[in-house]
Amino acid sequence: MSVYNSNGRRQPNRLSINKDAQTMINVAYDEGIETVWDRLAAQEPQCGYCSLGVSCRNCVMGPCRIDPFGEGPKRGVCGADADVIVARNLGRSLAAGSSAHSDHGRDILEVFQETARGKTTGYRITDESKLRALAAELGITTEGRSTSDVAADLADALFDDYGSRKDRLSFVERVPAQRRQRWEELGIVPRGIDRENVEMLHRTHMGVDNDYVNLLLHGLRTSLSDGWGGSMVATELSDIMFGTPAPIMSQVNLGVLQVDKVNIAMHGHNPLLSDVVVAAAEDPELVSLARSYGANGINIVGLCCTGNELMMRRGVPIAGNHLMQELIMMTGALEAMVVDYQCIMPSVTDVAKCYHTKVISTADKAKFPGATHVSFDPHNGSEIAKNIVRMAVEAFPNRNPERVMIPVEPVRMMAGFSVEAILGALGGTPQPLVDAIASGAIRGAVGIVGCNNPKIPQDYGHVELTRQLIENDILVLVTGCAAVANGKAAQMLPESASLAGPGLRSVCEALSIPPVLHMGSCVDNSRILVLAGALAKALGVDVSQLPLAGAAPEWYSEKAAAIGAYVVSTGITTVLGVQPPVFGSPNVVKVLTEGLQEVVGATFAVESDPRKAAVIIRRHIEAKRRDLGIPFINPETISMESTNSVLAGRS
Ligand code: BF8
Ligand code: SF4
Repeated sequence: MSVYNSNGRRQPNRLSINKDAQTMINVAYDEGIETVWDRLAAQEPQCGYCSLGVSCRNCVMGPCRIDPFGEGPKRGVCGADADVIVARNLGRSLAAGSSAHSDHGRDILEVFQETARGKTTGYRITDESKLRALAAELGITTEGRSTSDVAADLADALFDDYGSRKDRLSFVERVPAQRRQRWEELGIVPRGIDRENVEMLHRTHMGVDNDYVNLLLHGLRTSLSDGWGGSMVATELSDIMFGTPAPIMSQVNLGVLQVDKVNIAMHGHNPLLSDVVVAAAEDPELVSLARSYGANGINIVGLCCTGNELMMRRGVPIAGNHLMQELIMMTGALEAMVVDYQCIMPSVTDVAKCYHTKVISTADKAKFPGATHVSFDPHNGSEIAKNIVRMAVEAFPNRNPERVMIPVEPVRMMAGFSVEAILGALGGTPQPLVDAIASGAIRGAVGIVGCNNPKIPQDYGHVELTRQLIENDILVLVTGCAAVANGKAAQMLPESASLAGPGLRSVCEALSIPPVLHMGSCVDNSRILVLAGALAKALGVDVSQLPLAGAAPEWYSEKAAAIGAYVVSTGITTVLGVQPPVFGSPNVVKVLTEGLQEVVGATFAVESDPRKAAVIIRRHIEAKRRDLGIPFINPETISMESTNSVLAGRS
């Protein structure tokens, strides 16, 4: 079959593995609506210098570029070589990604503080026991004190973590001692969240840090200020305000849109607004307004990480991941897309113009020309949420029923595996998981995280890597857009245990859990860090000794780069499915793929074929098992040919 269809465009089944996306890509072709895949094609061939990371525009003596292969320049105007330029560019990306997560965490912290002071509407302390436990962990007196006093002190303590007056972040205490000591020896203990990010911007100015190894080390420190800092603040406080997730059933894909209802998609990352909008959609006055327009109610669905936040706490269905944000409007059934920030393509307002969909932006720091802006203010959270829902309801009469096409039935999925929920399922301690790993029933665990990227058929990397790992008895933990991909592929149901190898299958069946656990949004990768830390402490070893790995098969964003860097810095080797722009410096590549092993006990690998990535990961896990002295398979014998051996002969 040709890669191209009769319009000369790429076949939809080359762009996504999912029927909902394929159907909508055909609609886009038929209606002449531009999508992310068209724009990628228009950009090709993409700049080779930028792809290798050897272009620099950090000052106006430039822009400069290094010719890594030919006779062209080997230094920028200032004298920077490929190593410095690549390391600086990577450092700035890590700072941008860390800043995004951490600023999201700060926004939640601000609303948490105002809620503690009783100055918000629509917010409250939902998980008081988590509040008190966290406060006690940070050394705050809780005995005999009111909830609001404890919360106010906790807010102050966490604000201090953003500043410059500490020599280590509060959550560094959660890190196993051996790991903390390594960080101390390397000088990469994260001190202040904002501090590490600002210092990275400083160091990457012309003429500051001209030692690529020193720059890379600060990149690790910057990313640690995200994983064990800003992201962890976001996760912990979201749990306290909106509830700590527990296993919950929901649904996924474009089929969660309902033809007879007002459909509102919550898109972005921050649960602050989306959570109150879900409450507003149940307001009797707004529901009857919807009925007066002929709709049978109001249906809230999620997209991307805001969708994950809503699903794992409220069971709100999720319509899709990153590459669905344009396509969802082509169903003709979306009244409003409400956005906060991060990963929202500027193009959504262009697609919306072709339909009746209203795009409503809500964050003053993230405006979208063509959208209606409703400034979010937590002091009036409930009222603002109701206004937003009313705008969506009032768009319903503009819907053209002839253009409505909801292409698939939804797939069921289970979400909500916070660390608390996982430990709860295990009877309160990590010991049963440790035992299952030690016996070999479970070989190890892999966090599969990150995005969609139009350079890879949508969801193929996530779904195929997951399939290979669970078939080989490796427990998979997912967050972000990866989790949505696995959900669509029906890998996240208790009955999906039948897709796993015999050992993992028996554990999942005994606990009634899927072999792929939804741990939340991208900031919730902090949950994976906490779980890894708890496992290491239970075994009395460093995280880097555990049979764990990370993978980001379809990553695109600077946030995902930061996640990869803090996961590796924590001691977990990570396989990337898309090449990062570092290959113009063989020295930087050597540090990232080999040198880090000596300093943090983990490295990066790059492999775009998920089946080969699975082999790399299985070998890594078995080598860790061997070093721990628990039953192992000789890593040398694991090859592409041996793949699926566990299931050989299965129908
Ligand atoms: O923060 S996985 S595409 S939506 S960056 Fe973005 Fe990537 Fe999705 Fe969530 Ni994370
Ligand atoms: Fe060129 Fe150096 Fe300026 Fe970068 S910092 S643009 S390499 S002169």
